[in-house]
Amino acid sequence: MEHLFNKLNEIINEYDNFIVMGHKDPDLDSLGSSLGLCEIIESFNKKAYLFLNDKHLDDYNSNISQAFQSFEKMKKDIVCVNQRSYRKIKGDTLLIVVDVHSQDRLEYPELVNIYDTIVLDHHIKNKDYIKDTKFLYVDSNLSSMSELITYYAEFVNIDLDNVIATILLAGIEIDTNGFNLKTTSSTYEAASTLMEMGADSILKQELLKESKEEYMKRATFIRNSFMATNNIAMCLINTESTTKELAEVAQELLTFEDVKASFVIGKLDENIIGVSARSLGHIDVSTTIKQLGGGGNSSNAAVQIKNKTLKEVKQEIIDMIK
Ligand SMILES: [Mn+2]
Repeated sequence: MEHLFNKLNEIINEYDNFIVMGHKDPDLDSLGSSLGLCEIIESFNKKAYLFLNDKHLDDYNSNISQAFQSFEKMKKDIVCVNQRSYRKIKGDTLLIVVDVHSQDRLEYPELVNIYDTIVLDHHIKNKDYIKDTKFLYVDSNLSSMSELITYYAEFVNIDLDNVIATILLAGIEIDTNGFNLKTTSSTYEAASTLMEMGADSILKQELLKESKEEYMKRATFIRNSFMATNNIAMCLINTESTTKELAEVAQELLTFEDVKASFVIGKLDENIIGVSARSLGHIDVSTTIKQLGGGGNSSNAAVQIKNKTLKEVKQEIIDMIK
């Protein structure tokens, strides 16, 4: 990590202004790591701007608007810019993309064409990663961006704001599904650091709440799941879903008796099928996913497939795992 952080320090010293941008429909990991990075950059006496689309806060999901309101209350001087106001930024400006690496998944993709760009992400690298970057770091073994940004704050020796530390901790918890997925001793160390920085466990619980509707929706998918073999669960989702929803269902299926691995297949849009696969560890789900053109590791893999139906993808997977 030291090498990465030295490189980041070097890059930060080259510019005056920074726009930090996460992915569309930001989650707590994307927001927390963006805010944390802004605070780190400000400690270099540079100007950091958080990019958030100009929607009314209520249009973001409730965890994000709540996190944001708590943050506003702290009156930290991190300035937000949107698709109009970024133009007012004068001087050498670097765009830092966090928690995402495909241009079309950005809050505002156009900025990549305007500014020098660096990318920091922990998702499985796909083919449409942003090509024209000054620096690209994608480590899919990392639990979350929040974990990385926590280490970076430690590295530059700054004590993050309480609310930002809380959002980062919630970000780690979301991305690891409660310290399960991709959790290492370092993940716990990051959590411990955030607690020391003043992360508030009551606020964190508030931020992590989900609506009853979301819970019921997931429960319906789980009800419709079935065992494809004696230890592999499968679920087909007919309604348009996000990769995050597929991953959540896949992860939750692992909590049931007899389930050692899971494949969740859903429509991401009109002609893209997404598959999210999870395993407790003994079954390697990545071999199947790689044959479909995707990537990942033995316990966590995903793929997006164009121009096939749910049923076709389901059959291909069943043929492979049997
Ligand atoms: Mn993330």
